[in-house]
Amino acid sequence: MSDNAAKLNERLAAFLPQEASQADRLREAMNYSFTAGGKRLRPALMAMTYAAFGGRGPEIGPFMAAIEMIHTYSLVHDDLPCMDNDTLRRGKPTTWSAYGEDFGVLAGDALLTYAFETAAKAFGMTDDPARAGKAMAILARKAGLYGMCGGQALDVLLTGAAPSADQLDFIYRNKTGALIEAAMMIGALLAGADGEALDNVEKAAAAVGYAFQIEDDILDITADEAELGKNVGSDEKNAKITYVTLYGMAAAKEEVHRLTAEALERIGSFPLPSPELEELVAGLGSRRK
Ligand code: GRG
Repeated sequence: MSDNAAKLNERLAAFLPQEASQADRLREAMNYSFTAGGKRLRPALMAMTYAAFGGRGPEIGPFMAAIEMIHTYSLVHDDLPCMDNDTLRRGKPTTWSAYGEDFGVLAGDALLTYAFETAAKAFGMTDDPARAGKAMAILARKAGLYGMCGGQALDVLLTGAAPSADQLDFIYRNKTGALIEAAMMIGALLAGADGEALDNVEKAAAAVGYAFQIEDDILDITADEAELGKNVGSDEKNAKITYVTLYGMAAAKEEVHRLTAEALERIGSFPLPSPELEELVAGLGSRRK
């Protein structure tokens, strides 16, 4: 792990629940999935976008942890027997395999709730609480019915069927894209962006999210399970039609390339130069995990 990744992990871990209670098995299951390892893409995108808009304060910290908690809950629930029924995640047994299906459900629920408890800490760290309120609203919307859960719902409804191009588009934009949009928008918003600048951030993030999901589909077919740290062939096992099965591998790779270029062009118009952010986004299309 690089120094930067280790520092990011340390910063996020400081927000995990510490207080013991009679429900400690739940706290253990939450922390197990959160600390199992993960690329921390969403908090990294958030922090880098915050910096690219001139943000320097501490209030970004609780939001970085909150978005990773929400992302982690989505993976914990996505792996459940009633969803993808997967047993390997972030290089370890999935939460439900390690703690039982009941605690898989509970750990996801509690991570989602704790995310908002964590984000609320930002109100005490800023002299502009209205911005923290707007950030909280974006986080909630993009994680829920009109975001990640909505995308997952259509994905589940269409399992085994062939989605139209429009339906696949909806699934990708919401299931994966919405939380990445939230990450970058919250970073920009907490640093003071609004109006057209915030719209540009949302579009940049939408392109990143779409490319990221297509790459995820490619890796599900081409990657090695040990390298990826999660089950491969999951889409085929669950009879899921993906961008790759719908349009073919060559078209999928070409689209990742096109979307990455679009995202980089938009990032190029952020107020401050952000080589770190550009490097992160440019590398997503060639990642191996
Ligand atoms: C409420 C039962 C219930 C389920 C909800 C909302 C939801 C489950 C699932 C969300 C959909 C989902 C898991 C989308 C996949 C997005 C994606 C590509 C995840 C992989 O993200 P990475 O590669 O993972 O960033 P790491 O482990 O590196 O953080």
